[in-house]
Amino acid sequence: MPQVIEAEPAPLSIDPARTALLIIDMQRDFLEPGGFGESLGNDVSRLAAAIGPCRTVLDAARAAGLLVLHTREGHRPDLSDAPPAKIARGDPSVRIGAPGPMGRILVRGEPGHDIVPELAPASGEPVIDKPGKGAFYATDLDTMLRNRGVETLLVAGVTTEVCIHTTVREANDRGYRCVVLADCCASYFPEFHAAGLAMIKAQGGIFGWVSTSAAAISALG
Ligand code: C5J
Repeated sequence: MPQVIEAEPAPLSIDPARTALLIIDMQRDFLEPGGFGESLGNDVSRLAAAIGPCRTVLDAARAAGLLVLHTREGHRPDLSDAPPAKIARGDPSVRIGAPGPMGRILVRGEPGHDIVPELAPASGEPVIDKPGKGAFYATDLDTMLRNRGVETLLVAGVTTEVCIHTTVREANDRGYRCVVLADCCASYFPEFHAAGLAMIKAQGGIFGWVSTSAAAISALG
């Protein structure tokens, strides 16, 4: 049965049977010291605030029977899917593929590539490994969503202006309605988080809607 989710720029009617929760890159590499995020000079503690709200929405989505999908940014151990231009950025001693306290940085199979324990995928929840910032690039996410008849995405994760933005733009161009849950997202730069959300909902919702964990839980309940 359709439900209304409070959102900006306007409330949105969602059909839970055609809605999925997409949790983007809540990985140790971005949220914990010693990973990719810190290697780029960021204060990773800034992302921790999103874990609790993500968990509450994850619990509600599971209880409501929503499709839940998780993504992880990372590369093959031989780095054959990592563009040289991506690897070359930053300090050479802590670049993608370099050893760190959580294993090789941003490499699949390493401890740092794991999703944080609070948001660990449950059995049966698809985990999409993506080499880029957008979750649609070089993945089968679009196929999975279309096969399940998904039309609306509740979007959570990190970081707001990078992988959330890229993914929401990709999704919007593919015809999905994206509702970004503001408190379930975070950035190393609070001003980018605020601006990123403002851009999504401006101009009548130019490429999506912005809502909150509480509003999503209320709509799913
Ligand atoms: C970044 C991401 N920030 N998941 N990745 O490099 O946003």
